[in-house]
Amino acid sequence: MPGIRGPSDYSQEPPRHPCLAINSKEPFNAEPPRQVLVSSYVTPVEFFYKRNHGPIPVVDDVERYSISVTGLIDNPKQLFMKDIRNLPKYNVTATLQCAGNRRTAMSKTKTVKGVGWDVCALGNAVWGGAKLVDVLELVGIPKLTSATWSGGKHVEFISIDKCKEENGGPYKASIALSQATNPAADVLLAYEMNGEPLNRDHGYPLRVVVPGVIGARSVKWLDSINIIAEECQGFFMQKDYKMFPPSVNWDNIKWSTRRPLMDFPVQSAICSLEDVTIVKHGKITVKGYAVSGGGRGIERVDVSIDGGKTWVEASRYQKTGTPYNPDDESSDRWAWVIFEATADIPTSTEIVAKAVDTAANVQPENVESIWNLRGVLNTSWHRVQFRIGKSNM
Ligand SMILES: Nc1nc2c(c(=O)[nH]1)N[C@H]1C(S)=C(S)[C@@H](COP(=O)(O)O)O[C@H]1N2
Ligand SMILES: [Mo]
Repeated sequence: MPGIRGPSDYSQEPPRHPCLAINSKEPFNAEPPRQVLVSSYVTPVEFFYKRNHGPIPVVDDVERYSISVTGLIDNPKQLFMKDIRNLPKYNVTATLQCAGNRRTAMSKTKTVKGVGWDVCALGNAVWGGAKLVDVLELVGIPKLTSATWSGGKHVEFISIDKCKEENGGPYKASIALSQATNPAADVLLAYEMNGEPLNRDHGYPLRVVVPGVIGARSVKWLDSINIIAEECQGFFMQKDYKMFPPSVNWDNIKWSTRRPLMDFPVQSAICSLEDVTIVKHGKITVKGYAVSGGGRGIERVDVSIDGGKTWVEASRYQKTGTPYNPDDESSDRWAWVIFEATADIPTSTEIVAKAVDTAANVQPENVESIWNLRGVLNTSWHRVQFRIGKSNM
């Protein structure tokens, strides 16, 4: 594609913040420290987790950069940045979470395959760009209304990067056309993150953002959009990012028996404490994030300082100083909430958090029951160990 190149080596990687914990260098996969993650509601770009499957593409000339929209449509089109910018601009605050978030803890039960992540493979950003519904209207696909039905079709997003899982081909994924044409689903072609042009790591010059869905479907460095009859047959849709029961292993796995993961389930984690923190006697503040997929809000976050025997309810907020109410029009429905609880410490043990979403889904108690060989969707109760001691927490 003119204007943008997907290099085949790692000699042109962008600069990154030194505080990120690097889980894999090439491709670059890194997450911020826990404390940093919950120190703001909107995650600064430099602290936003980076999840890549190949070298970061290089943009030579953004004026020449374009995407093609093709497939099962009457009038395929090539769209330049100015065409995308001419469409109404939306700012959507949405949490992007990798399905592999908290994989490291799942691998303690039994080995899993994949990049090891602690609890910070997610971030909350204000994504600015055009709505996919408006882009699709340019090629004659109507917005979803009660009178339209987009059939079983899918919208495939193809990138420019080169991934070894695709044998050197580009990263790709798809979502249902019914979601893509639904204005309320807020699917974006984003050119801004937190009010600034996207940076290279996060998809410059243009990426897809599918709110409420696992990060893998939010394709970066968009090259083309393809309207197709069946869901995308790429590796990351068919041979990855699927969840299997605990009984499935690498000898008996049948990939085609499971659907690609889409909406993420209710999740929360404590970020004010590391795995073993020495705390002083007295009060302790437990702070973290809670988020659910599919546009579901967070109904409640429970915190326990005795390993789950007794619980207190945490306060929740999105905007500092204002209690969060999922029914409130001003709440960001695609975004996480930050929770906080203060408690007395009785004895030396374990602090636990679990969230409940507005559909009354609750995080599972144990990781064993949701263990899967790819280590995806570890949403088990988040537990941190602590010891009472003299040093500061
Ligand atoms: N082109 C492309 N898009 C991609 C990926 C990728 O490797 N290449 N990784 C996906 C995955 S698995 C996740 S979790 C998110 C991560 O987005 P981020 O790096 O902006 O945090 O991007 C998704 N989009
Ligand atoms: Mo991911």
